[in-house]
This record gives sequence, structure tokens and C-alpha cells, in this order.
Amino acid sequence: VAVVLAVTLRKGKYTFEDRILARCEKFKGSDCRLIWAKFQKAYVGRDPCNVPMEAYDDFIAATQFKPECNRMMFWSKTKDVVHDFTEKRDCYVTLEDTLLGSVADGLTWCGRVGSSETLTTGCPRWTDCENNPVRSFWSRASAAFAEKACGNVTVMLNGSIETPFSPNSTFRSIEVKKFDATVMRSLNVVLVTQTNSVSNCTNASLKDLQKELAAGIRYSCKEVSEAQIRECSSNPEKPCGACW
Ligand code: DVN
Repeated sequence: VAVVLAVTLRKGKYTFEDRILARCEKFKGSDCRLIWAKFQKAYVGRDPCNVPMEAYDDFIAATQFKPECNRMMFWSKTKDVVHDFTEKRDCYVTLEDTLLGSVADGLTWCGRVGSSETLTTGCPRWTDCENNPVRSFWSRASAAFAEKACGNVTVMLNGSIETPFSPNSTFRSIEVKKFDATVMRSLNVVLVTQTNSVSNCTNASLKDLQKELAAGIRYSCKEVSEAQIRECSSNPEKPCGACW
């Protein structure tokens, strides 16, 4: 403790490790030292463009992720509205609300060949190279979250763009492919609309979504205005089932 404090005081701010541990410790009963060790092992000492998603397999195993059936929420191009909703209301759980995703949400990190440090600046950006530590982390965590999706599952897609089921998105390229019909009953699309929305539930990309869904998983789609979702976020009296 004294050493951690000394380092923290010397640098005048929390280290990356401190931040990961603090976020992990919000989830009671987690072995945060083990989780940090496995997380680090994925990218420390490695070329930051050569970290495949499999590098995080041991981290995923260490988190012992348990799904909450019927409450799982996926999203694509709707980050702000969906997280505003899940933060204010206890209706749904996104990846970023679980231990799996919350430890790294909004952070950037990488390692360097010949070093045992975690760097937080000068790291590759999302599209600089595919196998970068941050992108591979999100791909692996998303795959783990999606393969456990169970019961009735919800996804918030963006009705203000031409292709709400977007080709290069994590939701389309990873999560939908991992959905398992033996544990998942339905996928319910909430298409978030605005006054000038360009898409509705008849959108061509949503037809593709139905085709790409494993046989046996039911599908539904509902257009819901962003205003209505925000109203539900700010009205805790409204039952979750009455939001849309
Ligand atoms: O279902 C969710 C959730 O489970 C998550 O892990 O994956 C799904 C959302 O991913 P998505 O379908 O690719 O949705 P988006 O909106 O295209 O991208 C989600 C996030 O990935 C972005 O908000 C970016 O994160 P950030 O920077 O806001 O913390 C990141 N991202 C995606 N493409 C990117 C990118 N960041 C930088 N450059 C890009 N090209």
C-alpha cells in the first residue's frame, strides 16, 4: 500500500493499473489482482500492432462472466443514448456495465517490445492496425458477451443513419455471429429515431440482420424516438416494460 501511495503521489495521478483495479473492485467478489495480471499479459512486451483477440482469452476466463438473461442490451452507433439509459435505470445491462467491459471503457493502452510497462499515449488508434490492444480487447470481450446472450435480448440501433445494421460494426461482424439459438430466444431491435430519421424497420440492412441471425432466434423491430428513451431514463417510476 505504501509503495502504491508513493508512486501515486510522485506522479500526481493514478496509474493505469490503479484505474483498472479500482473499476474491478466495484464488482464484489472478483479476483482483481488475477484479472489485472491476465489483462496485462495480453499486450505487455508486445508489438502494439500484433495483439490478436485471443491474447485476452485468459483475461476473459478470469472474469468468470455470468449473463443476466432477458436483460442483456447490445448497441451500435447509439453509445450515448444507451449508456445514459443503463446508467440511470436498472432495466438492461450492456457489456460496458459488466466487469468484462467496464474495466477498460474509454481507456487506451498498449505495450512495447522489450518493456514491461503499460503505455497510455502513443498507442495505435482503432483503424491504424487491426490487431491493436484496444480493438482486440473489445472484439474479444464482445464475443464473450454475445456468446452468453440468453433469453430475450435487446439491441439499440441508430435510425438516423442509412445502414443501422452497419457492416464493419462490432455488433454485425462479431456479436450477431456469436448468438447461440440454444440459449437465446429472441433479438428485439429498438431502432432509435429522431425527427429527421432516414431509416425505419423496413430498412434493407435490417433484412440482412434477420438473415444473419441463427435459425430459431425470433426477431422483432420497433421504432422508438430518442426523446421517448430519454424520458424513460429520467423517470424511475416508469416500469422498464413500459419504456417502449
Ligand atoms: O453491442 C455493443 C457492445 O457489446 C460493444 O462491445 O460492441 C457493440 C458496439 O460496437 P459497434 O457495433 O462497433 O458500435 P459502434 O457505435 O460502431 O462502435 C462502438 C465503439 O467502438 C465506439 O463508440 C468507439 O469507442 P469510443 O472511442 O467511443 O470509446 C469504438 N470504435 C468503433 N469504431 C471505431 C471506434 N473507435 C475509433 N475509431 C473507429 N473507427
